[in-house]
Amino acid sequence: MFNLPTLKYPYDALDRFIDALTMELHHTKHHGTYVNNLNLAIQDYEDLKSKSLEDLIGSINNLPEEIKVTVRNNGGGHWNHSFFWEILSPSVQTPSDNLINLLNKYFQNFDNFKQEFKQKSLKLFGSGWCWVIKNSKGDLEIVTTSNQDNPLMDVVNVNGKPILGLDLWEHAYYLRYQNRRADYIDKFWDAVNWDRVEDLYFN
Ligand code: MN3
Repeated sequence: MFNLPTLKYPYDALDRFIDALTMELHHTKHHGTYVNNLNLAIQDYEDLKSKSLEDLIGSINNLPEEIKVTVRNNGGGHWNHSFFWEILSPSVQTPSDNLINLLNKYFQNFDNFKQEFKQKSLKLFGSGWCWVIKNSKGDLEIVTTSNQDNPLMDVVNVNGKPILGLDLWEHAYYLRYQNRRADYIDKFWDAVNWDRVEDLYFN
């Protein structure tokens, strides 16, 4: 069975990006609900309870029909949020030369990278996520997924290993930014844990 992870920083630690109330509701209520619903969905399936989260969401097509949608939405929600908390940093970080060189290789320069990420995030209609993934060739790509889908799932067509991700659901930003998704994206860069992003690419 799955548990809600404890955050490694207090709810007000990211205030330059997002307010403490949003963080608390997002973690305890939204993420908490995904965990509860995922556990409820698999509780009667002994063979599924021993699987890792990655195994579950990586083979949604093989799940019993009656729980496919629930595991896709709530297993995805659990994975995405657990990932998101880890790539945020309570202290302001700048990307290392190593990481900048990598981003330059695929996006010309850091500003271009941020621009492409923003454009794709703004183009996503409704709720979902924007990701930077390392694809099967080792190349970086910026992709979006709807709802709680992610690039690890067998039911999406943009597969790869996420090294960065941004929650684009209104619940992630509405209290402070209301309809201004663009402002939320701009502030995100002040809160990224670039050490973690680099680690995810190289390890
Ligand atoms: Mn969320």
